[in-house]
Amino acid sequence: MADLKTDEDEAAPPTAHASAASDRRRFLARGAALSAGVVTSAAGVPAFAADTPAIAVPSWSKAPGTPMRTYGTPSRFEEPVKRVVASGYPKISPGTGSSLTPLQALEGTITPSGLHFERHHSGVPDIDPLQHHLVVHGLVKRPLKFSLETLLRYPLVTRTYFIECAGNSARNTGPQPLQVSCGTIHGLVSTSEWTGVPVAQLLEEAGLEPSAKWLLADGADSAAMSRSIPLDKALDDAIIALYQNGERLRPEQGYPMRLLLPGWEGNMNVKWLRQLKLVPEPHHTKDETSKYSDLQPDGKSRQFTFVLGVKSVITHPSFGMTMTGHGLYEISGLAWSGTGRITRVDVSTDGGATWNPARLQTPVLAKSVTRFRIPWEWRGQAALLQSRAIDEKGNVQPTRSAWNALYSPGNRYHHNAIQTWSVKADGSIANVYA
Ligand SMILES: Nc1nc2c(c(=O)[nH]1)N[C@H]1C(S)=C(S)[C@@H](COP(=O)(O)O)O[C@H]1N2
Ligand SMILES: [Mo]
Repeated sequence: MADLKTDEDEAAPPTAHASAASDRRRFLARGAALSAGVVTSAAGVPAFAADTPAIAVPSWSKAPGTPMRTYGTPSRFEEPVKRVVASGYPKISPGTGSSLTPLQALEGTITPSGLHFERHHSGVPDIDPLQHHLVVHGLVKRPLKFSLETLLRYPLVTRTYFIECAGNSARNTGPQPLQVSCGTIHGLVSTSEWTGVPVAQLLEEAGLEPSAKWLLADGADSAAMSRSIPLDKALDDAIIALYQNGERLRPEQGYPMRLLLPGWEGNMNVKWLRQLKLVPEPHHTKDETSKYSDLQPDGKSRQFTFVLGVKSVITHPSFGMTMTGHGLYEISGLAWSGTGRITRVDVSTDGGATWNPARLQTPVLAKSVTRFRIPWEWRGQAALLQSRAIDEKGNVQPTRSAWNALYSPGNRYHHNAIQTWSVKADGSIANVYA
C-alpha cells in the first residue's frame, strides 16, 4: 500500500502550479496518447505491451481455490492494514485508550467496520442484547424502557455520518512533528452507514415535560462516562444506532445500541447506551468539565464545544509512503465538517502560497466525509502538500498558526489545523509544521 509508482518517462513539461483543470486535461490526454503503442493507465503506470506474448500461469491458476466461508475477511496480503492501538494504561487498564483508523491505507469514504477507530474509557463490555435495555425517563409524561427487540419494531432511518474524537490530531499539538502515519495522527475519525431509530421519535412517545431542556446520556460499560445533551440536538438529527454498515453494531462501536449525534464531538456519542434522562439543565459531569473543555490563551476553559470544526487531511501521498519516480500522482484525502456539507477543498503543493480547488467525489453528504482528489505532477521538486476545507456555512479550516492563536499551548482538543506533508527530492515524505 505504501508505494506510489509512476513511470519515469513523463513527456509533458513540469508545471509547478498548473490549474487543476489543465492538470486533469493533461493527465487524461497523456493516457490516451500512450495507449496507442503501450497499454498504460492514465497515470502513466506501465502495464503490458499490447503484444505481450503470454499470460503467466501462477500456482493459483492451476488448482481450485479455497471453499466458501460463512464470514469473510480481507486477503492475507492486506494483513498490514490495521488499526494502531494506543493504550493509555497498558498495565492497569488495557481497555482504556484508543485505536486509530489507518486512513492512509483506505480509499473511498466508508470505514470498514473492523477498522473503525475505537475510544474506550474502560474497555468493551460483552453485552447480552437480551439483557440490555434503554430507559427514557426524568422529565417525561411516560417513562419508557426499550429492549433491542422493541427498538427494531420502530421505523428505522439509514444515514452516513462520521464520528470524530475531540482528541483527534492531538499528536500534532506536540513541540515536534511526529514522524508517524496519517492514521496515527488523524485516525480518530471514521465513517459508517448507520441505521437506527430517531431519538425524536422516542421522546415524542415519552411525552416531554415543558421543563425538559437537556438529556443526560450514559452507557452500560464500567466507565461511568456521561454527557449532557441539549434537547434541540436530540430532536433534530440524533439517532439510536443499531446497525453499522448493514450489520449490527460492532461491540467496539456500542453493541447493541449507541447514541449518534451527527457532527458533534465523539465523546457525546455514548456507546452501550442505557439511559436518556430528561433534565432541566446540564449536569456538568466529569466528561464535560475536567475533560473535553478547551483551554483558552487567558487560562480559562471553554465548556461545551459540541460541533466539530471544518477539517481535511491528505491521506496520500503522506508520511510512510515514498515517491518512486517522477510523473503524475493523485493527491487525495478526506474533508469533513460537523456543521454540514463540504463545499470546497483547496490543495497547495507550496505550503499554502498558492491553492487549487480539488475535485470532490459525489455524493457530498452533510456531517459525513467527502473524498477529494487532484492530479499532481512531481518531477523531484521539494514540495509542501496541504489541504484546506471549506463548509457550507463558509467555515474555513484554519492554518496551524491561526489554530494555535485560539488556544492555550496546553490545549489538546478540537485540533482541526491544516496538515503539511513535506515531499523531499529523494521522494521521502515527512510530517512538518508549517
Ligand atoms: N459508554 C461509553 N461511550 C463512549 C465512550 C466510552 O468510553 N464509553 N467513549 C466516547 C469517546 S471519547 C468517543 S471519541 C467515541 C468513540 O466511538 P467509537 O469507539 O465507536 O469510535 O465514543 C464515545 N462514547
Ligand atoms: Mo473521544
